[in-house]
Amino acid sequence: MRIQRATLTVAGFLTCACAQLALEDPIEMPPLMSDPATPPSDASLDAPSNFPEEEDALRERDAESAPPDASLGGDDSPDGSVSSGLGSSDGAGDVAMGDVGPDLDPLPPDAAEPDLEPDVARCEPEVCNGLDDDCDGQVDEGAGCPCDVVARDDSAYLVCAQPRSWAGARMHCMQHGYDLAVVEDAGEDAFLFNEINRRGFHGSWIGLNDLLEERTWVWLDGEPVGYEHWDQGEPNDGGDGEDCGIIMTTPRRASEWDDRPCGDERAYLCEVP
Ligand SMILES: [Ca+2]
Ligand SMILES: [Ca+2]
Ligand SMILES: [Ca+2]
Ligand SMILES: [Ca+2]
Repeated sequence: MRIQRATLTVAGFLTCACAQLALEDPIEMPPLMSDPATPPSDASLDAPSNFPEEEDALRERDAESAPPDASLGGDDSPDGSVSSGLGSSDGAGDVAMGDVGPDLDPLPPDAAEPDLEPDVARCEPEVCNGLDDDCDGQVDEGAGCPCDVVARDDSAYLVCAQPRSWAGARMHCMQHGYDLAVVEDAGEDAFLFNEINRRGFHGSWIGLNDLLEERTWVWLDGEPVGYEHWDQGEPNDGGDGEDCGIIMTTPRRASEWDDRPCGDERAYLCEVP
């Protein structure tokens, strides 16, 4: 009996040793299995679908026991154990991918189609509104505008002979999709002077004014004045006050700017804002 018992003890010891060796091999494997170069193992792919309830339970337990920051802190990643890896990271990854995928896919095909039809429908007969309604590259040509329509580069202008106050002129411009002209450089300045001079206009309103703050000249409602072409001694706020700007056609002062009383009725220049 002692021999048999000893034999059993040795055999049992060997069995346990072999079992430990057998257990140690798969435990050391996960670092190799997590290598992206190796094909995914069956266990990592099948485990979530074969044990969805366990996975849900683990996910709930993780959510209840630890705050989100702790699970992201890396307690699971260093030991690389199979159970913790499947329960936390894979489960969370599936949920995140499932939320993002379906929302992104349908957008491009749906967004591309509706834009095409309105582009074609936008071309309509030309009316006086500061827009190229008929899509031929010219703004308000033959549109029946109350003033002459002239174009320069990408801008369109109304050259208006009917005398109005500065405010009345501005309102008339805006009723047709324009505003009083903003003169940004010497080229535009010379172009506009020529348009009023060759028509025999006297000095004509542009969008220049210091109505809000005396001596602070701006374009329209506030754009600061960059390019300037004031006549010598101007702006002088002469007489009872002069807060609105004109391009002059007076000989020896032609093409230069002057400030004049805003209530004067003058010809004017509108521009598409
Ligand atoms: Ca138009
Ligand atoms: Ca047009
Ligand atoms: Ca301009
Ligand atoms: Ca003046």
